[in-house]
Amino acid sequence: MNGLSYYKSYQGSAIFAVLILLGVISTLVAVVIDTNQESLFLTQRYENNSKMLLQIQSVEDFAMNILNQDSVLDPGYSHKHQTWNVPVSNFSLGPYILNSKLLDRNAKLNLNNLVIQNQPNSNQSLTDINYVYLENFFRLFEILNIESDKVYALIDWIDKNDNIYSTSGAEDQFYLQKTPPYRAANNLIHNLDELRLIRGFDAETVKKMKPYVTAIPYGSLININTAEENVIRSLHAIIGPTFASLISRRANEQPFKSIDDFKIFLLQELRLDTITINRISSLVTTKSNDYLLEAKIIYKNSFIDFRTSINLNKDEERSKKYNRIVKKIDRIK
Ligand SMILES: [Ca+2]
Repeated sequence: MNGLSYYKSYQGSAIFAVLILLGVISTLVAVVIDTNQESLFLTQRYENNSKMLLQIQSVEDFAMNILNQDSVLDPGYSHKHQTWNVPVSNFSLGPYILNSKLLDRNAKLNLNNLVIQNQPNSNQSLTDINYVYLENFFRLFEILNIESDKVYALIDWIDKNDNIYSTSGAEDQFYLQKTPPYRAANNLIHNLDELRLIRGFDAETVKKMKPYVTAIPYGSLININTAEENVIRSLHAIIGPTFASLISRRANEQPFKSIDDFKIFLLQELRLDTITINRISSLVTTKSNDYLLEAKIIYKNSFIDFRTSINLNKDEERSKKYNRIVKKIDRIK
């Protein structure tokens, strides 16, 4: 897992996001000032800007605290019945009203797992296909009724080379002919909104996929306790709707505490053979590390909508947040 390089590659875009953030906060404060029809001095405006930024940061810290507490209460596994999964709705914080929810990104198939990432910045990195994951995507696309060939354009978008993987793939040559022209990323996907730039991923396809896919660092595993049935089905051809529903029901009623716990279930309840059990188990985990915070802060008759990626790092005590994106800032209509 090369999480660190992934976060490093975020630095540029993170600074950019902060600049946008400061820009929109100024706009928000301007809107607020305008609404109140008060004339405030510049110094007061700056004061308000930093207050709003503090609010955003405190919402992020609040979310991280919840995740860390859950992890202390249930060490080794995470599931849908923990505190992180309780959305905050219309919670008053002084003059602000908060709405927020956390999404488990390990519940979904990771687009970035399609191309193997070895050592960061090495020539061998992002050149080879992860065939196990390719099969997972083929299965998911079949379930969702999406043409399976579209996966190749995803691979070309991520892989470092400029060679088209198949006739349905696409590299610079294809994208440079578009208006306006652009290039293939040839890098990990940072945001699901990027999908719309990729050949074949029209609005309808992206809408179908979004509930089941995510874009997090390479090497992530699927949390069997939180995964949707369609994601569970994508893990192996032997898992049809019935098996997926049995696994999902058990995870809901009595979350798997460890992979061994899950293996015992596959053996005793689903009667699978050892090779199949090991194959499925190699793709899953019982503990999530990657979450997405989606929050909305309302202040008087204006609001700010943002989302922040949160990673609970296994190696360090401190968890990390990265790639904060302000989605919308507006008046309430
Ligand atoms: Ca490429």
